[in-house]
Amino acid sequence: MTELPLTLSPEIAAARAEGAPIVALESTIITHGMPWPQNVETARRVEGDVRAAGAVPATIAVLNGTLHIGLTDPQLDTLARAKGVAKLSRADLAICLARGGTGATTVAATMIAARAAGIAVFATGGIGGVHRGAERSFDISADLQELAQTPVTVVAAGAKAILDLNKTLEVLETLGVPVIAFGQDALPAFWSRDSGLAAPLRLDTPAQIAAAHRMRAALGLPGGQLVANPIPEADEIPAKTLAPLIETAIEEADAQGIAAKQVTPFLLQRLFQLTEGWSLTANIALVRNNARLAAAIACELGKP
Ligand code: PSU
Ligand code: MN
Repeated sequence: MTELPLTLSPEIAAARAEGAPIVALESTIITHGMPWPQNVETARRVEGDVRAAGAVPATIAVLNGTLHIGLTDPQLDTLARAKGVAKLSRADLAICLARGGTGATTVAATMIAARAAGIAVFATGGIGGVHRGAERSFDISADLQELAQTPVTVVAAGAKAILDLNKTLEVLETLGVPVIAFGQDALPAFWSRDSGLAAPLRLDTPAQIAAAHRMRAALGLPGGQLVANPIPEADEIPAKTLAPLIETAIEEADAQGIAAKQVTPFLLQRLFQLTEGWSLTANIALVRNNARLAAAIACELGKP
């Protein structure tokens, strides 16, 4: 049988040997979600936030045919500067590894890798979901299916506001994925705290989220949970400010025929320009906030 080419960084190998809490971090946000040099600066800060909260960060990527759990600083820097890196989702991961390729992992692929490495908690910015106009384009992120089948607790600031959040919630409900707002009733909308939609579930402490994670395992349920953590108040962009800019960006994407994997990176990049950088500042703040919560959950899961 083919063995999975998986490498733990020295820090993650030590953490695993000690049974220390670990938080998985994705790499598509670095290569496709943020421009250089803010991408690598953010990746380093997020790792620092996880450490400060008492857990060990494991940034995940495929480098030359090996699935890396935890990147060294030079590896992180190289990935962040590289152009044209592949964006790997569930469909792409095995082929990239088999070919000896290099690629960044999305939420779906990072969940697969985290599970393979025995990591239960993962922090990102926002998951992919059902795009607006999906009734025509059929564009629904593989992240949703992954949440239904891979037992990892994913901390995100909700789904990105560029999506159809109502349809995203409906699909998650159909797939049996718990969508848990942290500390509030409303579903957060990535750059804004309130999407105007109620979240299906609410929990108020990391300990409760860890207990729910354990209980799903006790039930033998295959999937994970989505924790929707609102962006800190001081950093949020009011939904009203963003709404017309999101419309503009989506119209441009349609007019230019942007499709498939390019849609999300295109929209994030256009919003960065249309908000004159504000969307990126907010994105950085929300990822760091998610990293802190994920670390607290991982610490709770580590308790006997
Ligand atoms: N969170 C961010 N920025 C990002 C992403 C998440 O703050 O760029 C990435 C994740 O890797 C997620 C992907 O899986 O966006 C969604 O892509 P798609 O819509 O093509 O599934
Ligand atoms: Mn898509």
